Amino acid sequence: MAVRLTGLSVSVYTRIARLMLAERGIEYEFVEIDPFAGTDATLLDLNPLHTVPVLNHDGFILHETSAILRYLETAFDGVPMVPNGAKPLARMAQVISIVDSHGYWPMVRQVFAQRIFAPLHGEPVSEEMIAEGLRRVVPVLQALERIAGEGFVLNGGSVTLADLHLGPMVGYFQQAPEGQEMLARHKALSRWWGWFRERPAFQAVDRPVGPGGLASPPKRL
Ligand SMILES: N[C@@H](CCC(=O)N[C@@H](CS)C(=O)NCC(=O)O)C(=O)O
Repeated sequence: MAVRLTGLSVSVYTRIARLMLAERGIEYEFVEIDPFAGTDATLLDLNPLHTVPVLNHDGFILHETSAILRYLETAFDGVPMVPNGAKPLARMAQVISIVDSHGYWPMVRQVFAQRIFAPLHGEPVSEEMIAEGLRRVVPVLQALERIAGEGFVLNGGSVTLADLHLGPMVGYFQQAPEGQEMLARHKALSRWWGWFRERPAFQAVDRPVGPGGLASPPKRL
């Protein structure tokens, strides 16, 4: 049973998939491809949308991170990460949808990429983009705070796919001082983050970006 993941080390979606592989203790081959460096024929063949990550399990090829997580959760033994019950299940799906539709761009592509990534490349930092990202992230954190406070998921007790989908994004966002400060104002979410960041699987994939971390980060993530 051979597992291969094609991805980009610093890509937050790749990190989500690697986190799931680590949680399940699955051995896999990692193939590094930078989708931002121009059209890559190998990646295009695996995924017409030309995004990472892409899973290949014995010839079963799967892209879209939420689908990869659902597949690994079911196909491999381990602690159940899809909760029972209509309400927890709906909350898990809701968190994943919020993150994908509303969280990724402002948290990662605007705040983190500009405040942390751009200076590493000697590129000018767009304060406008950071300010816009911080504005757009306000309702995202409000929604997640309600969900964490309610406690069906993001409860700092039982891990679900919602934790895995959100964790690496918060990990990047809170590296920016503005992100850390905003997160601290959300008490339930901060409690959840304090718990999540200590998970051994997260520690294993959360390699820092920059000096002492990934040596030559690509231009985007
Ligand atoms: N819907 C995709 C999104 C993945 C995604 O946006 N990946 C980024 C890297 S973090 C990417 O490959 N971007 C390349 C591009 O947009 O051209 C998923 O869930 O896997």
